[in-house]
Amino acid sequence: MLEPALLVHGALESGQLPADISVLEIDRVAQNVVKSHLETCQYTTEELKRLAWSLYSPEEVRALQSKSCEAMWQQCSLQISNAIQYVVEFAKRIDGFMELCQNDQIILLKAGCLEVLLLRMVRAFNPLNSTVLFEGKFGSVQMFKSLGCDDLIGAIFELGRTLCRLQLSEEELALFTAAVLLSPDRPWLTETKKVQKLQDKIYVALQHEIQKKHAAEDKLSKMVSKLPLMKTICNLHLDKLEFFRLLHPETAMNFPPLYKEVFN
Ligand code: CLR
Repeated sequence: MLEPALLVHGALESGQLPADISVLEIDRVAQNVVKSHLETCQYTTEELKRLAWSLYSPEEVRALQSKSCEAMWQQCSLQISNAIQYVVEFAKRIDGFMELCQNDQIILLKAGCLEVLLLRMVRAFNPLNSTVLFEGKFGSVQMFKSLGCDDLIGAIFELGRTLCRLQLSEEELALFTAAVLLSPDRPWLTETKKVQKLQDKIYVALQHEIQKKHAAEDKLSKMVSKLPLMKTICNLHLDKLEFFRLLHPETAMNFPPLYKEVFN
């Protein structure tokens, strides 16, 4: 899996940086990634705190539940598509990303943007009542009943809960999402080494950031341990989408272009 090389090799166990990376460079990487994240995270923390109080009423939930499967899929794909635009903007602002060949940029975004979205969800997830932000208000799993994807939705909410338990700071989330995006093990990459180098630096910066408050190995490995569940969710989403396309080809044809492009 996406095991960071630096963790595996124990290069950082002593809190030292690898010989070829300077503290200055790591700070620069961290600053760039955190800034890019804050500029593209769609909602500020303050906004989300305020919104956490606006819950869907039981009537509104019933209205969503009685929608047709097609209408609800359309609504969800639109929200996801909007959120993906911000992830694309995030990627573009990460130093080094635009210097990759266009082919690799597209591969990394296609393979990673749902994972980044799922990680970003932690900001828009309220673990106190297991609700998530959807079209401006918070609601629970029941809200998505009409999609007919209880297993997928269940897994997404489960991930939300476990990610919240990690209590990630914005800096940690920024660096972790950047590291996930710059995964060198995505199939069909041409400049694997270049991507690996970028990811290594980001993981060092993440390690460095975590160390300010925690035992870094411990928290970083907990974060990395959530990646398999994310992969499972991504595959489940693709399965559901494929099945939906078979049942409702006309609706699927009218999904937002960006959603289709990323998941086709
Ligand atoms: C994730 C964090 C982003 C903002 C955002 C936008 C759309 C949200 C998403 C977050 C979380 C997951 C979400 C999604 C819309 C639909 C989806 C609530 C908050 C749910 C789980 C339904 C998935 C349906 C499948 C058919 C894919 O910054």
